[in-house]
Order: sequence, then C-alpha cells, then structure tokens
Amino acid sequence: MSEDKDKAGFTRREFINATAVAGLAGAGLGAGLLPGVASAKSAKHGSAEVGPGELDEYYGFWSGGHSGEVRILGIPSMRELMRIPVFNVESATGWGITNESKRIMEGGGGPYLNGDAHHPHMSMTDGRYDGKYVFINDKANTRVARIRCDIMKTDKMISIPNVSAIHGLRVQKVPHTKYVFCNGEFRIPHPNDGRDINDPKKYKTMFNAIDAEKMEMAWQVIVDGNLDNTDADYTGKYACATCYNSEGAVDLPGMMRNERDWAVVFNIPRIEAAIKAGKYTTIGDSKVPVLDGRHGSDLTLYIPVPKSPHGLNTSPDGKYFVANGKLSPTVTIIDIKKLDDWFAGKLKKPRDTVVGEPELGLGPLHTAFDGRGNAYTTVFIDSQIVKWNVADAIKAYKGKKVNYIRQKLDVHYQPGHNHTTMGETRDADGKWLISLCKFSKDRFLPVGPLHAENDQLIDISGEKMKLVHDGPTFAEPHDCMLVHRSKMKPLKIWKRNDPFFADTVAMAKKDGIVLEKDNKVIRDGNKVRVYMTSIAPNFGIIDFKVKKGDEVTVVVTNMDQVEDVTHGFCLVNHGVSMEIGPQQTSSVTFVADKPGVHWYYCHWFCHALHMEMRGRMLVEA
Ligand code: CUK
Ligand code: CUA
Repeated sequence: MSEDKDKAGFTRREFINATAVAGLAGAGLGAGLLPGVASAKSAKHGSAEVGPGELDEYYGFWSGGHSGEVRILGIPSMRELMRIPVFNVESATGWGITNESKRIMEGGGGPYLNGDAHHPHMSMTDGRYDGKYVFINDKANTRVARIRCDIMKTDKMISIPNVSAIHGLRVQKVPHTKYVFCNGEFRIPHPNDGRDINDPKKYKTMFNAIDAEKMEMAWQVIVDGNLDNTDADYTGKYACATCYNSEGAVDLPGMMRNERDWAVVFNIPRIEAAIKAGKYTTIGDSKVPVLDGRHGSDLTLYIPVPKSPHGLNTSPDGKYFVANGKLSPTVTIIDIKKLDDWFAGKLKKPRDTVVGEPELGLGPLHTAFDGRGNAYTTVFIDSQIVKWNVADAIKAYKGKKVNYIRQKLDVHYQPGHNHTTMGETRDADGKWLISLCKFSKDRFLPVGPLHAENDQLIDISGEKMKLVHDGPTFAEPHDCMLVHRSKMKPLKIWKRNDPFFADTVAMAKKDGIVLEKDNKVIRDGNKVRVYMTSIAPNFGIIDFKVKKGDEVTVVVTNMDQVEDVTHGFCLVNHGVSMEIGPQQTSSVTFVADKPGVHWYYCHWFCHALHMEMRGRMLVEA
C-alpha cells in the first residue's frame, strides 16, 4: 500500500528516518523541513469507515467520569486520539507532577489524586463553537477546569466556594461565552463550618456562574432543591436547570415523595442588575456575590415538572428547553418565548410556559437534536433511543391526534447521555448520534468483573436511525460533544512565549538563564535548579551533582522543531516524569533524598538513539 506523502515530500517512514539522521549528525531539522499534515480525504458520508491515513470529520470530546480526564475521539471512526489529564494525576505526561500542572491544580484547591468529570462543553460565539476552550466539571472535588484547545491542555482550574459537588455544566451560548454555568448538587449548611449539621432544613445549594475568560467566580444564586443538569438559551437571557429533591430530604425515600420537582429558570439580566444594585450577600471568607433565588424571588422561575428530572437540553432552533423526566416516562417542553411573558407578569402559573410533555419510555435521561425538528432521547430503563418530532409532540399536547414518536432503537445497554454532531449549537447538522451506554454486558470479550462501557455510534442522516459501531470505553464518559473539525486549529509545535510555562520562563530569567541555549546548574542555598535543553537524542546536561536533602528543580527545554518529536524526562526511583513537546519548557521539583547514582532518561520515544538519551544525577551523602 502506498503511503501518503506530506507537503515536504516525505512519507511517514522517511520523516522518522530524517529526524533520526538529523539527530545523529548532532543538529535538529531546520524549520524549512517541517513536515505538514499528510493530505487525507475525509470519511464518506454515512459510512463510519475512515481508512488508514484518512482524517475524521469531527472531534469528539468525551468526559472521563471518575477517571478525571477528558478524551478526544475522532468521529465517525471512534478512534481515541488523545487523553487530556484534567483532575487526575497522569504518568505519561507528568500531569500533577510537573510544576506547570501543579500550579494549575493548586488553583482548584488541589492537587487531589481523583476527580469525577461529567460535562465537557466548548465555548461559543453567537451560539456556535469557537474552538477556544472546553470547560469541564469535577463532581468529586467541586471544581471546574478549562482546557485550551490550541494546545489541548488544561490551563485553569477553580474550586467553587460555598457548594458541594459541581454536577451540571454548560456555557452561555449568546452573545458569547461570558459565563460558564454550573450546578452545585448537594445541599450543605452555609457557611459549612460545623453549624446546622443536624438540621437538613437549613441546607442549601446554589447555581453558579464563572467568568469564562478569567476563570473566576462571577456570582451564585441560592435555590430550593438539588440542582442536577443545566443548559443556556440562544438569547443570552436565560439558563435553566433541572432540580430534584424538592422535598429537601437527606435520604432516598424522602427524596421520592413528591410527584413533581422543578425546572428552574435563571434570569441572567435580572441577576446582573441585582448585583449592580448591591442586592447580594457573601458567605464566610468568600467574596463572591450570593443572591437568594429561592421561591418568591423574581430572579428565578420554578416550573413544576414530573418527578426527579435529569437532563436539560436546549433545542438548536433556540425555541425550547427540554427537561428529561428520569422517574417519569415524559420529557417536558418549555417554550423559551413564554419565559419573557412570565417575567413580564403576563402568565398566571409557571406551568403556562409548558407547551408539550410527550411520553417516550421508561427513564428519559438526556435529549439531543438533529437540526431538522427531531429530538433523540435516551431512555435508561428501556435501553433505547427514542426519536421524536418536537412540533408533533407540541400538537399532541394541545389535544391533536398525532404520533410524535418516529422510531425506537435498542442500544446496548442503559444509555445515559447522547449527543448529536454540533447538536448543542445553531449548527446542529444531524449526521451522527452517540449513545453513551452505561453497561456493555455481553458486547465485548470478557475482561473480568469490571466491564467496559459501550459508546455506540448511530447514523441519523436518514429517516431511520442506524447503529453502526460499538466502542468500548473505560470509566466513565457521562457526556460528550461533537465538534466539526473546521472549528479547530490546534498547534503542532509549542510557541516559545506560551503562557502555559510563563512562570518557569520568569524563574529562569531571574537566574540569568536563556532557556533556548543554556545548560547550567544554579545553586541557591539547598535549592538547586538544573536548566537543560533537549535535542534528539541528547539532553544538554548528562550529569549533575547535588547533595543529599537538596530540593532540585529540573527544567528541560525541547529545542527540536519537528512535529511529533516529544521528549520525556523520567528520573528513576523519584516518581518524576514529564512530557516536553517540541519547543516546550517543562519543569519538575523533587527532593534528592537518596545518595548515589540516579539515571534519568527520555521516556517518550523520539529517535533511533532514544534508549541512549539519558544522564546521571549524582547525589553526595
Ligand atoms: S449526568 Cu451522568 S448520565 Cu452527570 Cu450528565 Cu446524566
Ligand atoms: Cu528523547 Cu526519547
């Protein structure tokens, strides 16, 4: 089979050889020889097959659940392209080990060793993905992180004050993502300092808005009940969240008592005006403006919907919020225009904003849209995806005899989220649907008591949904989002002035170091800073001496300019590992507490002499 040639005229094999030869000669490849991306056709529409060397049409961003990470899959091939460590500590890249990643995790109150990532969502401008950031929640440690899509690394993390467990997360879609909205799920006393622990009536939770650009808290709104999922509208005026446990109970039977809970609507302009007018409080040491949005507030609207609703999804035509019933076989369609009427005092009852409540099956959890007026709802207990027509469901609610159900497709098994290509934006294109199934049971080779989950790819381009692929995944993608590749512009090589390692550059500057060429050891009391370059297959320093007990910081700058030539720095028996991409600077700090000879080596395969790319740390007793 012939290999595609890239722009520089190299085949893949020649490219690797060229790097190896250039390295052997002791010089990196000149910038003029940077290989481009192999030209590739994209997959045929309607086929999930993406041949060797061909590129996928969509980037899929998958949450990694309690693995704490985010994964990038190519769609429709379902090939896993990358893992982005976020709330987890990761061995290969040194996430949670390097100084650069630790600084980011400290912003979120960590590092913790675990996370529980549910909802990855991309920043938008005018209701369309802008390719800039992906935001993700951590339910386990009440954090929200941001991934920069040019480098596909986490660049900010914050800990959300005054709440416990961040669950639902979505971005403001219009006019642009000024806020990231996220739900505090569990109810706790305010402040949570030992008071009221035996009095659940005094527990509360809050709806939170984060300033997306600064990654700082903007405001919080106290609610009744427990917040679950959320989404924003296409006017920039409203966000809506599902809200269960209207009973305010702390045990399961108590939370099940009421027949109805709520979809809560947040009026963003009113919230902003209230803050401007100083009508807010703060809690404990936190300076974040806190508003009271409980029943009786004019900042919110509580729409009663059947029993413990779960997913909340906005239709891409901007007309409706859809709240998924979970313990009711229905979803509730809320007309967003009628919210204007409600807040203008023109409606009598909150339920007057409801225009449909189709019955779909047992356990509706999440709904996706195809941009052609159809919705696709996962029904967990029935293990199905139900395709239904929104306009017909609204007609049926008015009493017309129409069948709004278009098709029920078995999925395998027990689906949670589902997601369509571009489906949470104005650009919903109705090509592919992903069903994230919580159980795989018999679909794959058995691998012990712990099973893979099953992410299924469904072709929705025609009249009928068609299951085309089973994709096993590790714990536990709750949610995903599918972005057309035209929206993405990831870098191939780091920029030397990238803010990701700016603090390390500043430290080097204080030491009088030029990172791009200096190979020097600086002693500062019992602190030792080792600055070195790396060019395949050499580290700029192959041995350095320190004393037992020194705190050592190793800073490596990768001077290779060749795409895909990443080096590593791994110090044996010290728990030290880091990735250094082309033109990146990475650093790690540890205590040299073991006298003797300790080898460090490059652990990212970079060159024919990769095995030889190493050096010694000599620790004097
Ligand atoms: S939740 Cu998991 S299936 Cu966290 Cu979005 Cu619905
Ligand atoms: Cu450098 Cu392997």
